[in-house]
Amino acid sequence: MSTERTLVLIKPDGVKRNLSGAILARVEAKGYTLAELKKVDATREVLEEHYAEHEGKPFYEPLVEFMLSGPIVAAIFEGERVIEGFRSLAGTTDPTTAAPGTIRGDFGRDWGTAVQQNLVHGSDSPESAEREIGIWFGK
Ligand code: DAT
Ligand code: MG
Repeated sequence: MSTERTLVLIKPDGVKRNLSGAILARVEAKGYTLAELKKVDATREVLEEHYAEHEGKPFYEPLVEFMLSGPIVAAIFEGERVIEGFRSLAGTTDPTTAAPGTIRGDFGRDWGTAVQQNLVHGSDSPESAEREIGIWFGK
């Protein structure tokens, strides 16, 4: 076992709906430690780097546009197995069917928009976490 770090983003829908505090509270309540926190207007350059794995997919451009539509809260959380722990808290990608009790399942749904507005991003592996932390926090 080793302590990990993960990148958590509260996407523009979460910030606009004033859910930032409620979302961060769930992560802290689970026992993870907030290491860094900031509110940012992401640039297209940062988002293209962040979502490089999805370039060319049909949802890529609407996803980037959505992420440019308002401020984002970016955080680094630390703890044992925090990467999979946060993804478990977040729930599955589609908020309509994400399990109740998860962030996406409790607060999200399909709003009829082109992109899934699913409130949060969490890194999916130790390699992604270090890459994404570098993109958003430069370290
Ligand atoms: P996750 O955010 O659960 O890791 P992902 O990395 O596969 O999911 O996709 C990144 C984001 O892109 C996701 O949060 C929402 C959007 N997305 C994924 N698949 C999509 C689809 N089929 N249609 C629209 N948006 C999608
Ligand atoms: Mg992902």
